[in-house]
Amino acid sequence: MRRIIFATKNQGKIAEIQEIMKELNLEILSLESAGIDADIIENGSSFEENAIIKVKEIMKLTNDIVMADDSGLEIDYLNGAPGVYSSRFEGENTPYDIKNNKILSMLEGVPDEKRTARFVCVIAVGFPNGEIITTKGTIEGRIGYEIKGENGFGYDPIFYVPEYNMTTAQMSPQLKNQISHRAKALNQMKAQLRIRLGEILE
Ligand code: ITT
Repeated sequence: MRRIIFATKNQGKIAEIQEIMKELNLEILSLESAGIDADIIENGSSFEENAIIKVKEIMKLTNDIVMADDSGLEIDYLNGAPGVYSSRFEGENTPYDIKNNKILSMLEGVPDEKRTARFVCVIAVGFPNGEIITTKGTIEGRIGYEIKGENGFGYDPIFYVPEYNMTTAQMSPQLKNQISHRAKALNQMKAQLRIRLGEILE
């Protein structure tokens, strides 16, 4: 089976990506399970730049195909923050109930129509020949008024999706993995991989 090294330390992302990619005949390995230890400095100014930085750093350490995800939450009322700083917002190791409550307090008194936000995900894949391709997905929603739901990770408990009348943390993993920013970016990437790797994947 063809291997892909997935350049992330985020367990929430790995679980979602393995689920979304499962019908392809690919073994998706986390950095840990591939025995790779790397401290990547994500100093790009866009999701695309950071996804490519992650892929390039890991490509230096392996000849396998490398995949990375750079993602985040853009809140319109905060001019797109936390954006590329989503995981560093209020400190990288700060628990998400504190980060989420901080965002709720920054939006206190802000009416519904100004609470618009989106999750953005860029997936980058680097091939052993040096070529790197990216795909992007978004999901539109609103910042809720309280923390709701136990599923997912990160900012899911405050990301309310009006069409489903629930936060992405209240969704089943199956539903989130059908409609999320990550699902959209990965589905486009699956199509690209099918073109490039063809029958190996079926
Ligand atoms: P890696 O760089 O190791 O992949 P990371 O968590 O630092 O892990 P990012 O720099 O891409 O990854 O930051 C993404 C952050 O955006 C993530 O930590 C969450 O806070 C938020 N985020 C992204 N996708 C999300 C989702 O589906 N649900 C909730 N929060 C999400």
